[in-house]
This record gives sequence, C-alpha cells and structure tokens, in this order.
Amino acid sequence: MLKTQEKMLMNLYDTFMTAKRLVVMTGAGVSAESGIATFRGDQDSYWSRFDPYQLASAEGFIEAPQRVWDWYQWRRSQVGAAQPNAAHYGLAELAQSVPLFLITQNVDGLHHRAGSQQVCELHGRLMMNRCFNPSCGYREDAIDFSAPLITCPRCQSAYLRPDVVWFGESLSASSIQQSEAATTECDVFVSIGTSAQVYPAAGFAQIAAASGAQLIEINPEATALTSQVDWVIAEPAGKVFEGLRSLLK
Ligand code: BJW
Repeated sequence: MLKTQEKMLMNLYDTFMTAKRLVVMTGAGVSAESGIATFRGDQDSYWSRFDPYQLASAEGFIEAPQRVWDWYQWRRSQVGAAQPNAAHYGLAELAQSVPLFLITQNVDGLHHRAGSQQVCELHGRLMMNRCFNPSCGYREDAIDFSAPLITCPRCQSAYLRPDVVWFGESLSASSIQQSEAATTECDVFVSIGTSAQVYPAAGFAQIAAASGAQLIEINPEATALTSQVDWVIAEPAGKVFEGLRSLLK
C-alpha cells in the first residue's frame, strides 16, 4: 500500500499533468529553504525585526534613504550568496511539461536562476536599481552590494533606489493584467509559500476560484487563504518538490 506522502505526490503530479492551464503563485516561503527570511511569521522574519513602513515605503525612503539603502544592500548580499532550492528547480522543470504561468511576489530572482524562462515578478527585482524620480526612468543592474547610495547618474535630481514595489506603490499595469488574465483562464491555481495578506496578489486566488479553478495551497502554516482552498498540502515547498521532481524525470 502506498504511504500517505507518496499518494499525495502522485495526486499532485496527476493534477499538474492533466491541468489545461496551470497558474502558480509563489511568495517568500518558496525561498525559505534557500535560507532567505520570510516577511511575516517567526522571530527571524523581516517584519518581526524591522518596521515595514520604514524600510518598504516611499515615505520611509524620503525620511532616511541611507537606512533603506543599507538594508537592501544587505539583502542583496544574502540573496547573492543563496542558491535556488528544489521548489524553484521543480517549477522550472514543470514548465517543460505543462502550460504553466508563474507569478511571484518575490524579488530575489531565484526562479530565473533555477531556469524558469517566464516569471511575472509582481513586486519587482532586488538586483536592479532605478531612479526615485519616476519621470526619469533610469534603471541599472545592481552589481556592487557595497556600493554607496548615490544620486541618479542620468537626471542628478534624486537618489537611486531598489527596483522593487513598496507599500502604497502601484504594481506594473502589465504584471497585473497578465496575472489577472492567466488566473481567469486557469483550471488549477497553486499558491505556494505566501501568507496571502498583501494585495493585489492576495486576490488572485479568488479570481481563479470565481472562474471555477481548483485551488491548491502548499504551505506548512495556515494562511488567509487556507479556508478557501480545495486542497492544502501543509508541507515545506522544497520537500514537496523534491518528491515531485523524482516523478517528473
Ligand atoms: C513556507 C515555507 C516553506 C515558510 N514552504 N511555505 C486591499 C485591501 C487591503 C490593503 C490593500 C488593498 N490593496 C492594496 C492595499 C495596500 C497594500 C496591502 O496589501 N497591505 C496589506 C498588508 C494590508 N498593498 C500595496 O500597497 C500594494 N500596492 C498597491 O496595491 O497599489 C495600489 C494601492 C495602494 C494603496 C492602497 C490601495 C491601492 C503594494 C504591495 C507591495 C508589497 N511589497 C513587499 C516588499 C517588496 C520589496 C522587498 O522585497 O523588499 O512585498 S512587502 C512583502 O510582502 C513583500 C512580499 O512580496 C509581500 C508578500 O509576502 P509573502 O510572500 O506572502 O511572505 P510572508 O512572509 O507574508 O509569508 C511567507 C509564507 O511562507 C508564510 O505563510 C509561511 O508559513 C510560508 N512558509 N516556509 C512553503 N518552506
């Protein structure tokens, strides 16, 4: 007789393989097994140690740009030293076999580094800088994680900042349009490693459900979404995809 874990993996594999359009949305938990802290939760999470509005809002940057810059440079060095885990690699491999639209709230770039070709990065990219003045439009790769805070080399009128989406800022219109279109059309929606507290991302599962999609959550802890999904896999994502990868080969 198959053990419970094996049955779960076989069911998940079958669900993925028979999906006509699969949407996967990931959050910070998918990178937890790569050693990157989540935002909410245990005592190592960012928002249990730091004030989100000081570090992740335009107001916080205006108040203390050096504080914000230093925090992001520290995070860049952490992410630069981290490696993708089985969940990142498994999702990249899955996209070779099924029509998969991958949405991430993560800014760490680990899905790309694991080989995912198309990733809708809702909250931007940690490893890029842009001018704080939105009408300037200057962007550059953030290569030197010890580089000082500088004014924009193009317009000279504002500081460079990380190319991420802070609280109160709009996500790119194209990322929202693409995500909403994909979630409206999918038959299976999988939420992995997100607390489902931050909008608009947290609303995509409801859009998928309203269109009749099956909702699956992979997260060791209960979230704002748990009571609404059809199937909860209360396990770490890396562990689930480690098992799934052996079936995908
Ligand atoms: C594991 C695991 C393992 C652990 N395996 N799982 C509607 C209603 C209410 C409020 C709003 C609303 N619309 C907009 C708002 C305001 C706001 C918002 O949502 N606030 C809520 C907090 C209440 N949203 C915005 O401001 C957004 N902008 C916007 O909507 O513009 C228009 C507008 C503005 C204002 C008002 C109305 C409209 C922008 C949001 C930007 C979020 N930015 C951040 C920082 C990005 C840059 C950076 O990285 O520094 O994005 S905040 C942070 O939260 C980050 C994340 O992407 C985001 C989501 O976090 P996530 O991924 O869910 O992580 P955690 O830590 O919360 O959860 C981790 C999970 O993993 C846990 O569940 C663990 O159990 C699990 N886990 N190990 C699997 N191994």
